[in-house]
Amino acid sequence: MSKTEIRHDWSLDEIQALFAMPFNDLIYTAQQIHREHFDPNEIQVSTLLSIKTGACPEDCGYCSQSAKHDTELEREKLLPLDEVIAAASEAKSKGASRFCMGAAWRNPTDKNLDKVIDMITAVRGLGMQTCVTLGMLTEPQAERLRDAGLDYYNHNLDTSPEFYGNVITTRTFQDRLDTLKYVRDAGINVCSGGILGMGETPKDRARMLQELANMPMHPQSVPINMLVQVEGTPLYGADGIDAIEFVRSIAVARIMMPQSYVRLSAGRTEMSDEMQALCFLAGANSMFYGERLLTTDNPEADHDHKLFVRLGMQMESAPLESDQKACCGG
Ligand code: SAM
Ligand code: DTB
Ligand code: SF4
Repeated sequence: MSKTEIRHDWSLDEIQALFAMPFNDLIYTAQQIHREHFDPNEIQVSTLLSIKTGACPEDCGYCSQSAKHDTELEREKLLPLDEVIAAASEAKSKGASRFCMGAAWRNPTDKNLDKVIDMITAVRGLGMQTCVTLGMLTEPQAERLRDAGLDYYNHNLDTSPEFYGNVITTRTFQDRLDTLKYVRDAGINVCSGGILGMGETPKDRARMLQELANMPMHPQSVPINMLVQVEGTPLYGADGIDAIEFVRSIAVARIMMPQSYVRLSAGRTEMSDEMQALCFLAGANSMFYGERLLTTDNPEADHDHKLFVRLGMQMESAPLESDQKACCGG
């Protein structure tokens, strides 16, 4: 059987037609495509750490860390290297293969980047894959991160270009595309996705997936977050997303980006085990693991373990160094 074609020319009509399929047909199609590229019973797990928390100058309407919103969050300075190493070692001992460090910056200064590079070097030294999310980058900064051996850079589109202005005003959709280009051109694996349940329309969800899939390369990792509603943020109280519609979005992402890891990201504390199982069936094959995301809660690792056992799923181990670079993405 020939493998599904990797496409970068999806039309909105085609994507909306996928969303409109009978649920069982959609999930079956997504699961078939999933099996062409992945072991259906394996899941890649990453643990997150906020290395610099709060007081961010951006105004992202969902975020607990924006200085523009009145949330309860305490601001913190950049964490010292030893605390980062301790957190990464613990994550490794619990089975995480990747450690993802997030900073509440609009963009890193070159001095900040020196310190983050020390963290990347140390975490790689533990035998873990590394991911960072630091805001906008310049081209030389992306190259420095590549030279440091960074495996993944996370930078989300967050939503459709049309809905974007309702969520963020301090940087543009194009700024995000520019950073993603620098990361991709540097040869770092791209992690980029968005958030559902911010009051966007079904068309916005289709448009966001269209933007992701029609990039010159599919992001190797596509996080699909469900909004974690944080009191004090503008999006607190937004219309959420129906669980079935969320699962459909995962399936459509899987069909459009067959070789990418689709990451079931924020919002799992609000999802039943059964909803998560449907997401795996729809093609989600990675997630965040450990009790904390950046500033909000994630399910207990022990609970996730039990879920994997109930579903007969295994956590993927860290790949060999030689397999790590840009394995896929079309
Ligand atoms: N400051 C950097 C940036 O925005 O690029 C990195 C950290 S930021 C917290 C990373 C991503 O987390 C955001 O782009 C957004 O998609 C997601 N995120 C943040 N807060 C969230 C929330 N309350 N619910 C769901 N996803 C959220
Ligand atoms: C992503 O798409 N989701 C993660 C990761 N990339 C950095 C972050 C989720 C943050 C959820 C809200 C919080 O904990 O602050
Ligand atoms: Fe700042 Fe990132 Fe939060 Fe936006 S999502 S406010 S850039 S930390």
